[in-house]
Amino acid sequence: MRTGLIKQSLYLELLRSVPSFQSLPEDVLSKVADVLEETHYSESEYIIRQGATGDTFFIISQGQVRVTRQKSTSEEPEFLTTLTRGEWFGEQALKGEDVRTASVTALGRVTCLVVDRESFMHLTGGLDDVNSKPYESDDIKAKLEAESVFFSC
Ligand code: PCG
Repeated sequence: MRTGLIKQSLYLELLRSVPSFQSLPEDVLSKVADVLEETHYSESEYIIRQGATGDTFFIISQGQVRVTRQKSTSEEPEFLTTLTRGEWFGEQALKGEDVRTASVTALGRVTCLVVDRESFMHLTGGLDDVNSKPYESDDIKAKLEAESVFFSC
């Protein structure tokens, strides 16, 4: 179903305000604003679980999220960062093997705009900063460890 016009224009406004998307033509942003889904989370709720499969990309519309990563089941999750309105996450699983490389939880009430794989490709196909975002704490070995830890549970 198409997004209502008022919501579509609010979504478009948010997409336009995201620094990474500022070079994108209006028609691309408008098409994405038309198909994305709004989702709501409460305090401490998981938005993404490390090791799960996923094929969606999230843009924060309201609130803040916390990103953590567990190197092994015996270790405590390591705090990586917090992200806020206008920031995005979830691109790693869309670039690789669909496996989430970190957990993301809501800090208070959070609203996200969720973009599916096809729209993500449309939106970010030509954006270097989304496609090659480096995370210093990550390497391929850590990713494989994370996968084996979570799949063996
Ligand atoms: P994804 O799909 O692996 O799901 C978890 C998301 O957390 C990840 O994509 C990134 O978008 C986001 N994230 C933010 N900071 C970091 C970080 O330092 N490392 C990792 N792995 N993910 C991060």
